[in-house]
Amino acid sequence: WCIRLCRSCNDSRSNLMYTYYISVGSNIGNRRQFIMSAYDSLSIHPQVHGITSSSVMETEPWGYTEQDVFLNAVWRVSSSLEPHDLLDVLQSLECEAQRKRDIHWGPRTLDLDIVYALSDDGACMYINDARLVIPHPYFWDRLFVLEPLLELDKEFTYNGESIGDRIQTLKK
Ligand code: A4P
Ligand code: MG
Repeated sequence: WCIRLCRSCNDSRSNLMYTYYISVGSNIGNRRQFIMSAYDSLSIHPQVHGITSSSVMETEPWGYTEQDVFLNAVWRVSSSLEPHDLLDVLQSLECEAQRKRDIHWGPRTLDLDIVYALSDDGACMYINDARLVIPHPYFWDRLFVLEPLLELDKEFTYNGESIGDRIQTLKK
């Protein structure tokens, strides 16, 4: 029932290279293993040409605070996959992680969200449809995204605000 990882392998629609920032989270089971397995799988996808991870950080739950602590990271990915095709791949990886912990029930083992994307010319990509919203509507409000993102890109800005300033504001 998982979507095949190489669903888009033969897609030759374009040679464009996109840069994606992916928020990674896990708060159940062998959290680090789920994250590392997905990282390894994504890094060998034929249309993924580079992947860099922040460190993996333990974070307090945001939103629903009665759940277990998370491990979070952000990956920066260079890929020729179109955004919706990357989403298919990420959902197949989530699916694989859930399959490994089928005796458990509760919070997800792996959450992979595309939080931000740049097109080939370096421009921020905007998508808002039934399957995919980019930039992720809450990424700029979440320290568990911004702190690892800062590690990857100290110069990151969003709507004219630097990531360093944003983190300071959120911590006040
Ligand atoms: N979708 C739309 N846009 C996107 C996108 N940019 N990236 C759609 C990925 N998916 C996107 O996702 C539901 C649907 O969102 C998908 O089918 C896709 O088509 P989901 O992951 O199955 O559902 P969810 O978990 O309810 O939503 P989401 O947004 O992933 O959850 P949140 O809002 O991210 O909350 N606290 C800490 N410290 N660390 C965490 O990682 N995570 C959550 C989850 C809450 N608190 C947390 C953390
Ligand atoms: Mg998600």
